[in-house]
Amino acid sequence: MRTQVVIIGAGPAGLLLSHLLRLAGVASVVLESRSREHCEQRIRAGVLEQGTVDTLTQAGLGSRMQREGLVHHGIELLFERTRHRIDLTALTGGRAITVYGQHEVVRDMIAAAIDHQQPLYFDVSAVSLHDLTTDKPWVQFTHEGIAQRIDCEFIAGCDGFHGISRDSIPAAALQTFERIYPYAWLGILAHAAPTCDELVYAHHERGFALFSMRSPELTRLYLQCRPDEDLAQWPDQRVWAELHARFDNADGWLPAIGEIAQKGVTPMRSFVCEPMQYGRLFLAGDAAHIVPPTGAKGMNLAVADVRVLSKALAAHYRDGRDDLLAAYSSTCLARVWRAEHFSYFMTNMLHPSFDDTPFVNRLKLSELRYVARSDAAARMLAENYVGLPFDD
Ligand code: RFL
Ligand code: PHB
Repeated sequence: MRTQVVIIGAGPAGLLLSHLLRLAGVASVVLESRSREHCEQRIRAGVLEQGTVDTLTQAGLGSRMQREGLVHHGIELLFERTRHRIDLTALTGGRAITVYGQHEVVRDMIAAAIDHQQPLYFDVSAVSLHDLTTDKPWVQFTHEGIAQRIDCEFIAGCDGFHGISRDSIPAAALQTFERIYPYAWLGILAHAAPTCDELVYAHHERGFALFSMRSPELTRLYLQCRPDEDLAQWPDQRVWAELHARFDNADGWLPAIGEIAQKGVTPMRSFVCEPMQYGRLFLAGDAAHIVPPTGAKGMNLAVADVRVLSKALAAHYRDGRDDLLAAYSSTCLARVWRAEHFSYFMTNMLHPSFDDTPFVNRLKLSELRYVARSDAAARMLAENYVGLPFDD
């Protein structure tokens, strides 16, 4: 087999890259280790920045998102039993976010790839990358029991944090930066109509809680928990009691209780690898960087990376220019580090830490009061939350 770009991983980064390359007339093959059903049902992020929505729409991938996505113009911060609204749209000159599940974005992109007859292999195994520092790299994999080889010109490593792409780079060629937080999120998806039109981020002395949603019938909720939390200790009743204790507020608003469809623990990590390139291998999305979910940036960064990569590859094939490919890593890292800082800021401010001194927890409350009262502080939060404009 032969193609121009082999893409490892069919998450948001890999799938979107394959579509953007098709639109630029560049051939690609996507290799995914899991099944189509697994990729379409994996519940993860839910907040799309304006720029992500625009990118998907311009690529012709946005019609169901336009119909079913929920456009939000603000978020709420709940602390000291009071809700404070941050008016995202007023503070950012008209920008908004769209709540539409990552698995829905993935479903739409897989359906479109099949419609356009883009080569996309699920359930592959034993993927390995070769000759990365030559201009003829190749990829080995096994599909339906048969070992195969694809010769190509570039490889995009879009296989997430635990994929093989980053590990295919010699350790001496990479610098990594990491922070592990002393807490995690217990997330649930509940069959209950959302009782608030916007997301509610709650700081409570018992711990952080987040109210979000997936549709007019599905509420998504998270609770700060221990990183090694045992889900067996969290029967549904305990989850609801804890959520209601943390969302307790003066006007009596609470999420509605419903049957819990999914329960899971998400670790909290910040991670960046530099550079995001090794020879003809380009890393994108979670393969290169991780943010804690508090800033809702994970999937949006994956989209931003592959926007840059698709334009750079298009310039290579269309105009014979390699300056954009050479700048890929530094272009992406500028946005990545901004998102890293914002996610770290939101995470620290909103999570009381049981390891911190009472002094540090007082500082967090002071910061929340400042963001709720000061136009300048709220604007800083809003501008980062809706996503900074793309440089192009
Ligand atoms: P993905 O989505 O992880 O996709 C990578 C794909 O690569 C496949 N893969 C391989 N394929 C071939 N060969 C191999 N050797 C492979 N190894 C792995 C995987 O099966 C997968 O299909 O990365 P991508 O595309 O970069 O997208 C990034 C986003 O998925 C991610 O940033 C966010 O979902 C992060 N995240 C969350 N972000 C939020 O903003 N809010 C959340 O609530 C939230 N929840 C989450 C999350 C990430 C999670 N992970 C990765 C542990 C919950 C979880 C559980
Ligand atoms: C979600 O709906 O899953 C979600 C929303 C906002 C976040 C993180 C996750 O900051």
